[in-house]
Amino acid sequence: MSNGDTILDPKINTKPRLERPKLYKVLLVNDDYTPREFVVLVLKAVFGMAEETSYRVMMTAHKMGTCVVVICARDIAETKAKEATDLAKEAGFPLLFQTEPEE
Ligand code: TYC
Repeated sequence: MSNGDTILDPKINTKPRLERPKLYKVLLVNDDYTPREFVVLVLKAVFGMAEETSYRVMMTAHKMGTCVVVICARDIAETKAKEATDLAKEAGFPLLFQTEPEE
């Protein structure tokens, strides 16, 4: 401190703050072939959504083209999007979930 040495500037001495990792959106994409009930089923099974929320999200994508399902860390978003898209593929439907960084 005051032993003759240079007094350290507390601003310089503080640890640099780490940037918060970017969040990712999982988007539900509309198509003309996947049955509405199947979309609702996938939203419930993969994203743990309640029936009413699933129906509302499905109808939003149906009318608007896409709908945000969830916003979370990149690895979780990518895993969930793949799981949901694969489930539809196995059932023979082209249902697609995409991920994109928030803003
Ligand atoms: N548009 C589909 C239909 O009319 C239903 C649907 C809704 C499909 C949302 C995909 O993300 C979707 N059968």
